[in-house]
Amino acid sequence: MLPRPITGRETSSPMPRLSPSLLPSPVAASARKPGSLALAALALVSLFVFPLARAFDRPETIFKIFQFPADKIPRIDGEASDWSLVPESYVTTHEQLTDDSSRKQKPDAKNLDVRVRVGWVKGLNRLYFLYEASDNYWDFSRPDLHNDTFEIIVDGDASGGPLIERQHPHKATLPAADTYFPFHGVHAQNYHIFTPFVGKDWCLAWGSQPWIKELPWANAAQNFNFKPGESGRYTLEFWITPFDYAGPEGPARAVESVLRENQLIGLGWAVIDYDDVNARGSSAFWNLSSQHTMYGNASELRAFRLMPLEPVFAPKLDARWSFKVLDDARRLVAFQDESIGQVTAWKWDFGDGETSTEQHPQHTYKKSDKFIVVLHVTGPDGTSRRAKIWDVALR
Ligand SMILES: [Ca+2]
Ligand SMILES: [Ca+2]
Ligand SMILES: [Ca+2]
Repeated sequence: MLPRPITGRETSSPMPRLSPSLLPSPVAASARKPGSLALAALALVSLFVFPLARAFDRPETIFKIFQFPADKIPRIDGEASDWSLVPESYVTTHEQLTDDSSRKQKPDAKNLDVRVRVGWVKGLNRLYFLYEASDNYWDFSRPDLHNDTFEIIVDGDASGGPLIERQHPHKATLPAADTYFPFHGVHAQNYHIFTPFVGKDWCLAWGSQPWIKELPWANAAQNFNFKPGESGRYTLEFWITPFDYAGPEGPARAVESVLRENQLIGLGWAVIDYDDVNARGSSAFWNLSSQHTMYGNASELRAFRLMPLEPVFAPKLDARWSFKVLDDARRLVAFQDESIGQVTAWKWDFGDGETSTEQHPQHTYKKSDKFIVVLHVTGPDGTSRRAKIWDVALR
């Protein structure tokens, strides 16, 4: 989606409610002097440089999502030892949450102590979570929403904007069902996860697509040994699949959010602490966002980055590549180097006797066949080879 000119943005209704002090400075300057062409041009440039900056709550802080190596993906069993490789810099605690209920309590580990880690695996459109909490009163005997809850909201393509029927832009005009079924949870998703879940589903996937909380789109396991009303430690391990489109008709037309390394996504959560089974409501709403309504508006989520592998897990040098047939009739193929590590020299063997030393060559094959293509890369850490057998096949 192309950024719109800045002059139209100051009054448009779906704008994230960021204070001017949080805007990148050239944008704020332009908003003060809308007549200045030079500043407006500068602001447009800044929109291309920071195209996502306005779609998040306090975007100056970017949280990190840990990349698990493919041979260290967590097992969803409620046992946390497979997360010990995640560095402390990826942990978010209750100290970063604000109680935005009417009580406005200060974080207190005796009342609620929370640690959250988020992970991903390159090539899988899944977000993994480890949720560890200690609570002075675990409230989970009732069959309804009155249950200690970890509420998460995910906007996998950082599109921002409202996601629940209550915030539908046309709710004054549309029949109620039309603000719910094609809209609620469709482009960004909200999960009320019950901590613990006993005698009920692990979560409410809040919207018209309850299928997203089941395999193969989600999985969860927990571990605890307290009874309702007791204090204790709780561990929850789960993964979800973010969707750009998750409609009420089921998964056949759904579009998963494709997760890419270094991409920013919108993510937020709140811990809804119920500390009295007989109380009417909760005792606190511990929010990672400064906006209470983040549960229904993806523009109020926090920015999270899908991190590359930590250096200790990254191979020093590994030849990798992909290809695309640009023109079937001319047998023209584009090759893309995707090697990991520092590379100073490339050598491609196209499998038809021809070679190239370009990084990203194109090659025209003279006859129909299936080829063995090999990339050799060289760098300060040595050499690496990657062959693909018969993947390159031409008519
Ligand atoms: Ca585990
Ligand atoms: Ca509590
Ligand atoms: Ca509680």
